[in-house]
Amino acid sequence: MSADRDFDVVVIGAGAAGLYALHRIRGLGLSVRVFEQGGGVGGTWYWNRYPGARCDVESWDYCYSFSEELEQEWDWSERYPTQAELERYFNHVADRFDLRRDIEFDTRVEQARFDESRNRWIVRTSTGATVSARYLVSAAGCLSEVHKPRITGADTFAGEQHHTARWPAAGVEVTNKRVGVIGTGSSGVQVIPQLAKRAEHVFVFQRTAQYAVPAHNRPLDDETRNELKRSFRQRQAFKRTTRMGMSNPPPAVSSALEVDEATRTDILEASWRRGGLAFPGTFDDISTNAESNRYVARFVRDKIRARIEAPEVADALLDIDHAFGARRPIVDIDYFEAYNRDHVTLVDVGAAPITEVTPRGLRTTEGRYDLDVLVYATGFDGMTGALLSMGIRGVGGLALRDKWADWPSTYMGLVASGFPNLFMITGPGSPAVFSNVMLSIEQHVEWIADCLAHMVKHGLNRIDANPEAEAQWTRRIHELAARSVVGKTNSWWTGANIEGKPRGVTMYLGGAHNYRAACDEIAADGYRGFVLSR
Ligand code: N01
Repeated sequence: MSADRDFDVVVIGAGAAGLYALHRIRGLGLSVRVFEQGGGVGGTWYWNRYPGARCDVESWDYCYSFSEELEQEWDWSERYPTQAELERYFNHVADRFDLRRDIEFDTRVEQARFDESRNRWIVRTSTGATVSARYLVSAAGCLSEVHKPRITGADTFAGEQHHTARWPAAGVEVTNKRVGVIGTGSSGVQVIPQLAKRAEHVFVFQRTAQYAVPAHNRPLDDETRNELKRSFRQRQAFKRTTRMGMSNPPPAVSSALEVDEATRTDILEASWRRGGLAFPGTFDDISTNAESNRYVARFVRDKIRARIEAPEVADALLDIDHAFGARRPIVDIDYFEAYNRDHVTLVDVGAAPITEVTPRGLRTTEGRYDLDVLVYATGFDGMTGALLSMGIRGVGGLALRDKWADWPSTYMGLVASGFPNLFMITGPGSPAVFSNVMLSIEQHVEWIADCLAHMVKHGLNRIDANPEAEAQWTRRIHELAARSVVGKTNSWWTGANIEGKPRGVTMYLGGAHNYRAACDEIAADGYRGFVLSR
């Protein structure tokens, strides 16, 4: 296959990771081309336009930190930024750093093959173009490949049906309509109260009950914004020393068991009042100590129960079969209160599963629900879905899909042996979305850019992982997961939502700060565990 154009680097995706990769790598004087399947920048925040979509990491943490000028000139309006505000932010970044001229929109990477004779990737896109690049950088995202379960009769539905992650930009009219929502993960929990504001009736099809922590969203006033800008450097430095890469204060005491009941309750109450993703870090040992976890889980259940008027609805919403934090924590705004409205009905499809979609609505083993609009809030093929949706082939024509058939082995979540010159931003084996993903993206992009600079400086053309180093790192991922409650139940965190996918937590759970230190040490040690050659 001959290439129409040659670049030093091809980047896949123009979300948060792709934009920064383009900026940083272009800064090395290398030629870069970005292919983006969407019509605009922002990735997750381009696609997830459903009502209520907003980030559950605070705006002052969910932003780039590489440019102090950018931080100083941008004003966040709320504690948690909405999809619209984030989309504006990423567009501002694209304009401010003049990124658009190197991005091809509405263009999907369909195939990428490593040409061993030239140490170059040959990349074919959905427009029919073929380009070559010395390096291929995947910024395709951890949660971008949509998961829509196959339900019998799905195509026969006569009303409108939409996945939350493919919500039409023009919106969906639900006023006076009967709406069904399948799924009560982070997306379902955000969209349900919003749909309930206008719909005639909302039926929520819940298969697994889940914990949620209140967001306590609020507008940001000038004083708060000024203080955030003043403390920029100090906060950035602090974030890099923490497990999750966020500027939440460290826990007051490390174990829930180290204090008496009254003190523990006071600490939990204060943390609950603060809300958000800091809550799962109220004590250091919530994810590793079963007894600590039980205290916290009981506290959360009691708090949720107090928000729901009908005891039988509370029972169904709180019929939770896993430890607190075993699934990705959910942050909610007015979610449980939605069930206090007469026109919102919880349907327990764990007890009575969905059997089919019909032209008129949805059937379960126990009932029939007539619907005008059906919403799939059914999530994503996380961590590996996007990478595997492209036909990536490495040395000897090996397909990434085959290499990863049993487990997505990587070295440091950055590279996979047998796929030279392919870098992954927040790939499996890195902290990825088990951390403030914006900071993790920056850390990966900076590490990759430094590595590329090293390659250029030393006249090197090829970098691969040593298979033994990769195997050791994979064992480390498994060891850390074995010690944690994280993933001790089925969810996208363990790949359990996708048929045939290997089961287990693929993210590095040892803390973003430790991971950063390990990556830095490896580079300082002459790229230990990598094989670099001409
Ligand atoms: O997806 P999910 P999501 N029949 O996989 C249900 C990030 N995010 O889009 O639990 C019936 O969590 C499924 O049921 P079950 C965040 O990292 C962040 O909500 O498998 N139900 C579950 O209830 C998050 O974790 C933000 O039994 C079916 C739901 O669909 C991740 O994205 C906002 C079903 C899927 O939940 C994914 O969240 C949104 C079936 N056949 C997302 N198939 C914020 O920043 C699936 N389900 C706030």
